[in-house]
Amino acid sequence: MASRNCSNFFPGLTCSLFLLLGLLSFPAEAAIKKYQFDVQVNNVSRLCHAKPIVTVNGRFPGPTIYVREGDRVLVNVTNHAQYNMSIHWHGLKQYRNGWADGPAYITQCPIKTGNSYTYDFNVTGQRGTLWWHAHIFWLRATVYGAIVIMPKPGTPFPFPQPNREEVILLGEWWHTDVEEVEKQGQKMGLPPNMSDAHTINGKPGPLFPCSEKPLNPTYIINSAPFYLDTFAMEVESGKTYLLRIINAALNDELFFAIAGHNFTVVEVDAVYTKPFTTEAILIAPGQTTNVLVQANQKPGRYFMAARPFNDAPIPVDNKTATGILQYKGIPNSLLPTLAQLPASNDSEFALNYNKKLRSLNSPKFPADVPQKVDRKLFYTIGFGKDSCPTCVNGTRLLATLNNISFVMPQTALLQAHYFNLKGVFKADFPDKPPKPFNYTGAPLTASLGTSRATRLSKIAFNSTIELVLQDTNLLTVESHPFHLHGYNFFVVGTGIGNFDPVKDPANYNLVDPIERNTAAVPTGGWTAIRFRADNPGIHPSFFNFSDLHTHTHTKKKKKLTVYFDCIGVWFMHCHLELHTGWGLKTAFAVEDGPGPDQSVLPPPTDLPPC
Ligand SMILES: *[C@@H]1O[C@H](CO)[C@@H](O)[C@H](O)[C@H]1NC(C)=O
Ligand SMILES: *[C@@H]1O[C@H](CO)[C@@H](O)[C@H](O)[C@H]1NC(C)=O
Ligand SMILES: *[C@@H]1O[C@H](CO)[C@@H](O)[C@H](O)[C@H]1NC(C)=O
Ligand SMILES: *[C@@H]1O[C@H](CO)[C@@H](O)[C@H](O)[C@H]1NC(C)=O
Ligand SMILES: *[C@@H]1O[C@H](CO)[C@@H](O)[C@H](O)[C@H]1NC(C)=O
Ligand SMILES: *[C@@H]1O[C@H](CO)[C@@H](O)[C@H](O)[C@H]1NC(C)=O
Ligand SMILES: *[C@@H]1O[C@H](CO)[C@@H](O)[C@H](O)[C@H]1NC(C)=O
Ligand SMILES: *[C@@H]1O[C@H](CO)[C@@H](O)[C@H](O)[C@H]1NC(C)=O
Ligand SMILES: *[C@@H]1O[C@H](CO)[C@@H](O)[C@H](O)[C@H]1NC(C)=O
Ligand SMILES: *[C@@H]1O[C@H](CO)[C@@H](O)[C@H](O)[C@H]1NC(C)=O
Ligand SMILES: *[C@@H]1O[C@H](CO)[C@@H](O)[C@H](O)[C@H]1NC(C)=O
Ligand SMILES: *[C@@H]1O[C@H](CO)[C@@H](O)[C@H](O)[C@H]1NC(C)=O
Ligand SMILES: [Cu+2]
Repeated sequence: MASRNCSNFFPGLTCSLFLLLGLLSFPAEAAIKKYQFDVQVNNVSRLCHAKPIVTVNGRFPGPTIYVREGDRVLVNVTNHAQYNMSIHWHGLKQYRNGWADGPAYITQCPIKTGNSYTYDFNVTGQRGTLWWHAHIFWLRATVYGAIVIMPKPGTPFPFPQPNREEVILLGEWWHTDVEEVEKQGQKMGLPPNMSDAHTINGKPGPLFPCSEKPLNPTYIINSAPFYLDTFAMEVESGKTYLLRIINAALNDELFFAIAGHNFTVVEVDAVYTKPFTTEAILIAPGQTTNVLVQANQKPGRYFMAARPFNDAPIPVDNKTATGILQYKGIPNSLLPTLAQLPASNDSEFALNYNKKLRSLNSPKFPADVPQKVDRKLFYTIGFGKDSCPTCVNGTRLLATLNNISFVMPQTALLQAHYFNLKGVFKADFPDKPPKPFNYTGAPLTASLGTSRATRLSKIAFNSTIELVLQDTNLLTVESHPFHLHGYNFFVVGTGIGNFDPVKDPANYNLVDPIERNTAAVPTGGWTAIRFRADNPGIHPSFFNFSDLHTHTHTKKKKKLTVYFDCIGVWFMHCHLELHTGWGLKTAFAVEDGPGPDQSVLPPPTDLPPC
C-alpha cells in the first residue's frame, strides 16, 4: 500500500529514495531519538474503580519524550487498540512536515488497528516543554505525555539552573469509558457528562476516595512513599526545582499552586518568558508552563492543587486534584498544608496573570513580532443549534467560527479511489463574520441556526496574518483556548467586550508579547494574534487547483484528486474537546513558497491510507 502511494505521487522518483533518508548522515551535534509507542488497552484503577483505558506502552500518563533542540525524532506508533487513532506532537512546528503533525482527517488518516506509522520530525528552533496526545475522538483523555526539549549542548537556560526537574501533567478522569461518554453526548445533542476528577500525573490525590492506601513498599519513588492515587514529589531544603506543567485536561482551564511556595514563571509553550513571581498559575488545555520553585520553606508536606477556572454561566467539574510536595526526611504521618487557589470565577486573576506573560525578547531569543500585517482576519466564536430528530428536544448543540460549524471529512469519501475533491472542502472560509452584531451584548438564544461545512482559509506563503478571535453571546459567553498547528503566534492584544478595530490596535504590545501555540480568548472578550505564515501547509501538486490555486497541473490533477488523504493543512481549533467536537475549528491552507526548500516535504511511504 505504501509503495503504491509513493510511486503514484512521485512518478519521477522511486521509493528507495525515501527509504534512503534513514541512512543520511546528520551534523555531529544532532542525534536521532527513536521511540516505540505501543497503543494498547490496559486496566487502570482510580477512585476505587478499575476500567480499561487506552495507553501508550501500558503507562498512564504516557512516556516522556526527551530530546535536544536540533534532534531528529522517530516515533513508531503501533496501534493495538480497537480504535483507529493518531497522535499529535503539540506545539512542534513541523516545518514543511505536516505529515508528522497528527490530527486525524486533517494531515493524515488514522492509524488503523494493527498498523504502525512512524512520525519522523526534526526539533528545530524550539526548546522547553511541549506534549503529545491522541488527536481523534476523546482518546486524548488517557493518551498523552510530555515532550521535554533540552537546549543545545553548552547552551544554558536563561534562568538559574535548577537542581532537578519534574513533569507535572494535569488531566481529567471519568469513572466510565470516555468514548462512551462522548458518544452519549453526541447522541443526545448535549454536553457529555463532566469528568469525575482532575488528576496530577494521572492521580487525583487524597481529597478523593481510595487515594491514601500505601502500595507495596517496593514502589518507592525518589525515596518518598508512593501512594496509590496520589502524586508525591520529594524536595531537599535549599534546592531549586523546575516544574514542567502541562494542561492535558479535555475541557477545563486550571489554576495550579503549591501551598506556601511561590512560582517563578520562566517559559510557556516552549518559549522563554520574562520571569515573574506568582502564587498560582493559570493554564488552559493545550498550554504548558515552566516554573521554578525553591524549597525554601519550613521542611514539611505541602499540597499542590489544581482546580478549574470558570467565569462563564455553565457547569464544570469543579473538583480539586491534589499532590504532595514533600521535604526529605519528613514523615508521611504529617498532615500536608492546604494550598490556596484563586476563586473558580476569579476573572481578574486570569486577566492580570495573562498580562504578566511576556516573551523574554533577549538578543539570543528575540520576539520577532510582525509589525506590518498583510491580511486581517476577524473570527467570531459562537454556539448554535442544528436540528436532530433523535436528540433531546430535537436539536443538537454546535459551535461555530464566523457562523460556520466545521465538518470533518468523512472516512467513506476518503477511502474511495476517486472522487471529486471540490465536493470535499472549499478554500473560501470568510475573513469576517457574515453580519456584524453586538457580539458580547445580551445573550442571543433565538435563531441559533448555523451552516455546517468544511471550509478553509487560503493563506499566501510568508504573509503576515492578524487574527482577532471574538467571543460572542450566542447562547452563552465562554472562554476558549485556541490552538494553532504548525506555528507559534504572538498574543498582541486582548480585552473584554467587543473588539474595536479603531481603538484597540493602539494598545497592542508589538515589542514583547507572549509567543505561544495556544491562547485563551477570555469569556465575553477578544484576543488578537499575529503570525507569519512561513510554514507551507499544502503541497500544490496534491490539489485540485480550481479550489486552491491559480496554476494548473492538468497532468497530475487526475491522480492527485484521488489521493486527497495526503494533504497538509494547519489546523486551528478550540482546545476544549467539547467545543472542537461541536465544530469549533477550521484550518489554514498555507501555500508553498517559491524557493526549493519552501515547499512541503514528500510524504512518508508509511503514511496511513484511508
Ligand atoms: C479489566 O478488569 C475487568 C474488571 O476487573 C476485567 O473483567 C477485565 O477482564 C480486565 N481486562 C483486562 C484487559 O485486564
Ligand atoms: C514499528 O513497530 C512495529 C511493531 O513492533 C514493527 O512491526 C514495525 O517494523 C516498526 N516499524 C519501524 C519502521 O520500525
Ligand atoms: C477503522 O477504520 C476501518 C477502515 O477505515 C473501519 O472499517 C473501521 O470501522 C474503523 N474502526 C473504528 C472503530 O472506527
Ligand atoms: C530533518 O533534518 C535532516 C537533516 O538536516 C534532513 O535531512 C531531514 O529532511 C529533516 N526532516 C524533516 C522531516 O524535516
Ligand atoms: C452520564 O451521567 C448520567 C447521570 O449520572 C448516567 O446515568 C449515565 O450513565 C452517564 N453516562 C455515561 C456514558 O457514563
Ligand atoms: C509570594 O509572593 C507574594 C507576593 O507576590 C508574597 O507576599 C509572599 O510573601 C511570597 N511568598 C513566599 C513564600 O515567598
Ligand atoms: C461545584 O459545582 C457544583 C455543581 O456542579 C456546585 O453545587 C458546587 O457548589 C460547586 N462547588 C464549588 C466549590 O464551587
Ligand atoms: C464568584 O462566585 C461567588 C460565589 O461562589 C460570588 O459570590 C461572586 O460574586 C462571584 N464573583 C464574580 C466576579 O462573579
Ligand atoms: C427541552 O425543552 C424543554 C421545554 O422547552 C426545556 O424545559 C428543557 O430545558 C429542554 N432541554 C434541553 C436539554 O434543552
Ligand atoms: C451591546 O450590548 C451591551 C450589553 O447589553 C450594551 O451595554 C452596549 O451598549 C451594546 N452596544 C451596542 C453598540 O449596541
Ligand atoms: C448563521 O447562519 C444562519 C443560516 O445558516 C442564519 O440563520 C443565522 O442568522 C446566522 N447567525 C449569525 C449570528 O450570523
Ligand atoms: C519572509 O519575509 C520576510 C520579510 O519580508 C523575509 O525576511 C524572510 O526571509 C521571508 N522568509 C521566507 C522563508 O521567504
Ligand atoms: Cu471552546
